Amino acid sequence: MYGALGILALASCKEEPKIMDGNVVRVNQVGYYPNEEKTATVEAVGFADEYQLLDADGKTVWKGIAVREATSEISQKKRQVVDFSEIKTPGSYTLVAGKYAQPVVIADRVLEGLAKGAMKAFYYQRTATDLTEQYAGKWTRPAAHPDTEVLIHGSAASKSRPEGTVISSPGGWYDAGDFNKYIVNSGFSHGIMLCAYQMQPDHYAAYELNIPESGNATPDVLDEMLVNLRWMLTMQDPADGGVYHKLTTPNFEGFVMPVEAHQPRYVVKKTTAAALDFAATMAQASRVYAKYPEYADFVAQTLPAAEKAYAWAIKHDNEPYLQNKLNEEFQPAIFTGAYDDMSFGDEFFWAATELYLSTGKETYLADVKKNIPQCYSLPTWGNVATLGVFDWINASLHTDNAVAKEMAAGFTSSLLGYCEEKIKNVDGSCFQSTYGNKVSDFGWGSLAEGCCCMGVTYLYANALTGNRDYVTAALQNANYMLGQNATGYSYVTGFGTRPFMNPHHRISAADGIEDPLPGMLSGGPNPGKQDEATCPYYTNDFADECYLDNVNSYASNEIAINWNASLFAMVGWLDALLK
Ligand code: 9MR
Ligand code: 9MR
Repeated sequence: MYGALGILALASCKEEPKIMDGNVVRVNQVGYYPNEEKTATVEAVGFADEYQLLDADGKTVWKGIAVREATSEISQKKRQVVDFSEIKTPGSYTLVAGKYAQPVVIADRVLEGLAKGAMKAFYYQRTATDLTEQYAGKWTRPAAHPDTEVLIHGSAASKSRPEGTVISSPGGWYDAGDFNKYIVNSGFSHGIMLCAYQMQPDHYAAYELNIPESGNATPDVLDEMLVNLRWMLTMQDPADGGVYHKLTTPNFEGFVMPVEAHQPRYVVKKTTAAALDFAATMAQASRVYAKYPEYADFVAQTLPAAEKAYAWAIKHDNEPYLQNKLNEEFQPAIFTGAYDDMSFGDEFFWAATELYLSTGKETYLADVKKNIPQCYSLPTWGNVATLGVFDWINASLHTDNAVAKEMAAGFTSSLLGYCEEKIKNVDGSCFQSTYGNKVSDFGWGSLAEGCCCMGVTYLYANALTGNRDYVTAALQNANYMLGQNATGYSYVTGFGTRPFMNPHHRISAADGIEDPLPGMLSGGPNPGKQDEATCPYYTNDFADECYLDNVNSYASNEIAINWNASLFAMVGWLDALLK
């Protein structure tokens, strides 16, 4: 009795109300693992000399001073870093900095929901499918873009399929905020997810996603990916094995629902990159899907398709996608995503790697050796060599393949060296993260290409060495992505206390539902500001703040399958290691 009155009295006389989510206390808004590092960043200094963590009853369970004051190399802003790792009891807490406060969660399996959400986002991107309430909740929408009548564009014409021929190329996922389907980006997306999957197969296979295939005998993750893999198979010209670069409308559609988007759809030009990314993906999938007899019909198609595409690429080893040039020659002109790439050594390396690992044929190994990457670089849609490196490492760790052991050994020191360089950044950092301290960490899609793919790299480093510091480093990148960063947003829709709300995503913008589709990673801060002409709201030039939670910001706030694939790879793998 007295106690309760005492608290009331204290609240009314002494304490000012706390400002919850004043966006001053920056934390991983999804939450922390009981036994892992836990830090927060307080935006600017001087809010408080002492910080407190309160439990759900308002009792102070921890107090302390900042472990450091750090100055951003990017903006020169000064911030404080708080470390409350010693609190290990699962629960809901509040971290208090003077008059500001921020909820904090500590829980086991705290990233599990996010990992599943990242994969479920692909279901929401499905074309040609009715999204029903049972699986889509409030985000139901009718099927659109059946793609059973797609035109051969002039750039893709061949003897057996002249310009204007109608082909069927149904299924698959929308690439991003737009409604087109691109082979290069699909290949990368499957590539990074299948790489990670092979490192933790039982773990990924156990995820239940509540998709139409849930309840069958095969893993939901593989079922969801199969939706897009089967579409990819339809993009191969059966006559010569070449693969169309993309299936697209001439112009981007407006911000309407898919059923309202009616431009004709074309397949355009066969390219070297499309053929090789296709070959790599199919060869890789052939191994993963072979474990389940239910996939036999798909598996039977994979290697013949992959070998045919690869043979086409050997004969056409320099067919880039040059959209402007094509537009001088062919009608209609095409203005959608280019995924243009001029150098194919990395695609040859990845495709030859996967074909060798799946067939054992020496000719592929010879091509691998001709295209060995010279240094470690983060994998992206335009630089896929590292996906090959990842699968050499996987084969070296999980099979007796002597070639793989030798190959993997050749890549280990540059991969570990890369990690060590990045990890050096943590100690003086504002956000207790290896990512996000340098201007060069930011660009179009950098939260995936930089933050998540760096995290995946650390997890390979951990697999190679057993060194637990690499897991911590990956988790630190996750913390950055989920709110302990320069804008204070959680960059995944639907996850965290302050998630971004306005992706450059046509369905989210047009569906009349306030919440965007959940589980999608934003491209994130991008000092390139390529959208500034139509979206003139950037407030400064600091690379880590060139971000707008604005539907028009395609350069900083779109979503895309390759980015979600990187998110899923990193977070799913962390969930596996920390359970
Ligand atoms: O909406 C398009 C987005 O999906 C693409 O990623 C982006 C870059 O290719 O382009 C967007 O479309 C914009 C176009 O490029 C320029 N005019 C404004 C369009 C957005 O409304
Ligand atoms: O992810 C792509 C990025 O690396 C490029 O710089 C950018 C401009 O070419 O395009 C991005 O990909 C977009 C694609 O072209 C169309 N669909 C949306 C993709 C994400 O913005």
